[in-house]
Amino acid sequence: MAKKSKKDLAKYHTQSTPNWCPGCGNFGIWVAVKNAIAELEIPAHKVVLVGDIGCSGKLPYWTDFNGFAGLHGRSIPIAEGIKMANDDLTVIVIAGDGGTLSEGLQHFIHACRRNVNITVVLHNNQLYGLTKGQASSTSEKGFVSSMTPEGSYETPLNPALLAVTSQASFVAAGFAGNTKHLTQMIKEGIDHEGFAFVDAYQPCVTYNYINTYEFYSKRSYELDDSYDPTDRRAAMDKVLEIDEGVKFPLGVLYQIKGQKTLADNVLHGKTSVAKANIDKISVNKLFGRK
Ligand SMILES: Cc1ncc(C[n+]2csc(CCOP(=O)(O)OP(=O)(O)O)c2C)c(N)n1
Ligand code: SF4
Repeated sequence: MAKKSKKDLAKYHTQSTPNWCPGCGNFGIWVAVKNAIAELEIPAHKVVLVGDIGCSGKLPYWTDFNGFAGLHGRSIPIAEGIKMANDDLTVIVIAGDGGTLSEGLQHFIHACRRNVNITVVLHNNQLYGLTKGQASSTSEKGFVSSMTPEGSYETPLNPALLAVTSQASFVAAGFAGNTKHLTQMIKEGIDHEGFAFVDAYQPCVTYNYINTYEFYSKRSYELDDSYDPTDRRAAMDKVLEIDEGVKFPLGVLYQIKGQKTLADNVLHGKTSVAKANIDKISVNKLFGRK
């Protein structure tokens, strides 16, 4: 596909500028989300970005797509509802590791196994950014914050491993400092028929002194064609590298195609709610009443 010109991409921008801290990794993800949608040529009115709460969750404010500001940890079920109501829409969740892997952890796991056709972009800055850098479920052991003055003693969750073991049908990782690659991951996630999870490593330049741009630049590497993302066991091994904290594979870590989505299972090929002719639906009949 031909590269989009700056003029093409401009139609997805708003006049306002994000108020993230200068240098925040959210900027790279913001660019990648917009570029992915532009390169896939999805009309802006057919896109819904569902923001969680946090620095990351504000991303939809600074795009020209439809947006929904969810509650902390609840953006995934909102996105599921939007997709089930109107499957013509491309629905993307924009959320932090705090909301997704603490407050909303159960939603994340069930969305994976339900295979709802949405894309979740995890802004993984390994802390709670908006509330001033407290340790989250993905913080490194020993991470000192206002809530963990002696250093976090909990073992961090591995989001990609959690997604693979929770039966997600698409799992990828990207880095906010490599927008070209991250754009490709988000494009592939959107194109995937089913639940797509993109773990985006996002330096928080204000509170995270461990997982910096330099940290990821030194430790991350792009998967090449010799890696087979359809092999689940190989994917498990690959994502376990992340646990060691010294290697961060970037790319499509796991993908299985052809699985039934939530809409396939629930709507049985029938139309989604937005397209249903509700004039002809008898509520009495639905409830088995005469
Ligand atoms: C249920 C609930 N718990 C706590 C809060 C307070 N709160 C607002 S933003 C935030 C931190 C968000 O962290 P994260 O989800 O990781 O996103 P980030 O700011 O790092 O992008 C918290 C704890 C809230 N709004 N709702
Ligand atoms: S606090 Fe961290 S995550 Fe939030 S805008 Fe600033 S650098 Fe970004």
